[in-house]
Amino acid sequence: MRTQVGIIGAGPAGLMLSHLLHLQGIESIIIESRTREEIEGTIRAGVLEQGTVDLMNATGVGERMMREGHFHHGIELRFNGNGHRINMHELTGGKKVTVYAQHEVIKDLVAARLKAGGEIIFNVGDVSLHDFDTLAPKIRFRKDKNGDLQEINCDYIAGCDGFHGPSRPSIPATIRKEYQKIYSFGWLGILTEAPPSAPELIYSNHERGFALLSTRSPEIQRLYIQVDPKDDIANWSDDRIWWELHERLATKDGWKLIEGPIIQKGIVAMRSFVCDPMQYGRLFLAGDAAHIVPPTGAKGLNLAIADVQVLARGLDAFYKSGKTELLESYSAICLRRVWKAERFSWYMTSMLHRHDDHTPFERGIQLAELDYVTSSRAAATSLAENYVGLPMEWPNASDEGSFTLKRLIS
Ligand code: RFL
Ligand code: PHB
Repeated sequence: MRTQVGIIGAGPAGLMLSHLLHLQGIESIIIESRTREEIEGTIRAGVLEQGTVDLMNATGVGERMMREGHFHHGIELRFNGNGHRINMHELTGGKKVTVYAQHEVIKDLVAARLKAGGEIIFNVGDVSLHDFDTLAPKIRFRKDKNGDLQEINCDYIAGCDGFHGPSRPSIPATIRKEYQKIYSFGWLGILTEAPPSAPELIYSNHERGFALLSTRSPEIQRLYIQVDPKDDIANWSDDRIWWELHERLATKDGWKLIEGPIIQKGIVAMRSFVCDPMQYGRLFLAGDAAHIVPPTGAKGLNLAIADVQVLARGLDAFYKSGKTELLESYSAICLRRVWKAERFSWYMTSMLHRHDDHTPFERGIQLAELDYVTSSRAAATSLAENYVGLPMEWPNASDEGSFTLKRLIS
């Protein structure tokens, strides 16, 4: 098999990259280790930044999101039994976030790729990357997990295979610098069949631990509580989960959390991670393959989409004019944004979670931070501009090839 860009992984990064490349007239093949049903059914992110929403709309995959998504102009920070609204819309000059589930984004992108004749090979096994330090990279894999060995010959490889995929470890260890922080807590997430308890997301700092109220639709809500990441979900009966949620979200003014049947539950660990560089030879890492953030800032999917916008521009410049400057700067451009999202996600996580090793002094500082960010316009503006998403920064604007959103729409 031969294509221009071989893409490993059909998550948001791989699918959006393939979609953008197609709109630029560049061929790609995606290989994915899971089935279509699995990728379209995995419950993960929910909050899309303004820039992600704008890109989906500009590239023709935003129609269902605009119909079924929920547009939030603020978030609530809750502590000491009181809620404080951060008016993101007002503080950011009219920006908002959209709550639309990641697996719906995946469904929309898969449908768009297949409709346009794009090739996604699901359920592959034994994936390995070869010769990406030459002009002729190759990806090898087995169809249907253990079928015959197949090979994709390509000009470039995009490693969009998430944190546990084979792309990042293919970069020689002597080249890779990895930065990591593992948190001592995780999130227990549930989906429940209930109407929304509040019009916007609520992030609650409570002595028993963090809680988050989010939504999916008028009928389905998404909620999280801070737990021990090593805990077994079998220890968490539905009654115990609801009891903790009621405790951690309670307010002094008697706000009511609406319960419903729990239809899905699971525990995820939390880490911060950055790989530098995000490229080696003709291999480019994008999304969770290169960096992980704790979900408190709602940034992971959005960072993945930001990375592939840079990569798609770089590839466009190469195929249109042979220029490689943008591709060579890929890692440096992405990492500036990545580190800012790492900082924000770490900040939100530190401010909102219970830290078992905190002294009373550190707990006092944490409450002072919450008090400050909910009472100072300057501090609230900083939180709001990060939450809705920092703008994309493009160096050498005149030297970027012909990729523009305007061109993609026309
Ligand atoms: P993904 O989504 O992990 O996709 C990688 C794909 O690669 C496949 N793969 C392979 N394919 C072929 N060969 C192999 N050897 C392969 N190994 C793996 C995998 O099967 C998979 O399909 O990475 P990508 O595309 O970089 O996207 C990243 C996002 O998924 C992730 O950052 C977000 O889900 C993070 N996240 C959130 N991000 C947000 O922007 N907003 C949110 O509100 C938000 N909430 C969350 C989140 C993540 C969460 N969890 C579960 C960690 C909430 C939670 C609870
Ligand atoms: C979600 O709805 O899944 C969600 C919302 C906000 C976050 C993380 C996840 O910060």
